[in-house]
Amino acid sequence: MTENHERFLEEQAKKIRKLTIQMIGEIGVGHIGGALSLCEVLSVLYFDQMNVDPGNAKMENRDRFVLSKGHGGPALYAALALKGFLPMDELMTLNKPNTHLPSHCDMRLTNGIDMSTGSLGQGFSAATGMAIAGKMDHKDFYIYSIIGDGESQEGQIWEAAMLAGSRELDNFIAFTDYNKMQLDGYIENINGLYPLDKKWEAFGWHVQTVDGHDVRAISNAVDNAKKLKGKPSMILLDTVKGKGGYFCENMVASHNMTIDRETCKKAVEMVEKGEI
Ligand SMILES: Cc1ncc(C[n+]2csc(CCOP(=O)(O)OP(=O)(O)O)c2C)c(N)n1
Ligand SMILES: [Mg+2]
Repeated sequence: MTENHERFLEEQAKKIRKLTIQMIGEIGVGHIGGALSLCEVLSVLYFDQMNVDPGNAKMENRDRFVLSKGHGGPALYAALALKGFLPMDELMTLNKPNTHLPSHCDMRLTNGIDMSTGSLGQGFSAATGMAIAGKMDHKDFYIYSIIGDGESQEGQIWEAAMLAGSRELDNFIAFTDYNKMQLDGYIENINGLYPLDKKWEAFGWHVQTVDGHDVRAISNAVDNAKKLKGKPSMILLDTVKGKGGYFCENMVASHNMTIDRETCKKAVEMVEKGEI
């Protein structure tokens, strides 16, 4: 990857972060923590790796993306708008009456959303099914999905993991947003995942662990995953919940919090100036 492209991906991540804070700030409350930990991976997916066309959102051979942790919707909407799937001014309608942008993803409402999500565990199963369908139809598109680390406590995740591993779904590239926190506390205090890499390997997956806020590292991991044959790929993203929000970074309370106008304004300025 050229230095220029890396800077571009970092800029896109910064824009996603700023917009996410503004959108949630506009309505005054939302799942800010789990959205802000996704900015870099979304930048890499939409501006580096995925074969999608905003002018032809249902293109048959497109790569598909399922945000299984559907409460991260605002960051995804920001990425979709920057890519051209949505008008930018629609972003500020997040979660308001009659919006096309509910806080959790809805494929019936939003251009560019491939699966409705929000009930943890289910999106990942749907993504597994899409990858199986791709294989059955001899298509060469990829299925991408992001799950949460708290979401990984769902039994349904491991049913799908077992199926994807046994079917050798090398068209399936998944990420875990490993931000160490779930709704009401630290993962390891509630229902620990350690050693998460070994668990995925045992289910037949190829596993990589990268800094989830390093666009180059994420992109390299996806390149590696694409080269690999005969196994689905799990990329464990070492992330920080609330990343880049001065009022919420690395705080359990960031899960679903209120943001007043002043805080929102200051947070956006700090992201713009690169102060956090
Ligand atoms: C089946 C199900 N149970 C509970 C919830 C409520 N819920 C929404 S987000 C969340 C925490 C998820 O934690 P994690 O996967 O770590 O996501 P993060 O908050 O870090 O983004 C919970 C329990 C849900 N959406 N679906
Ligand atoms: Mg988490």
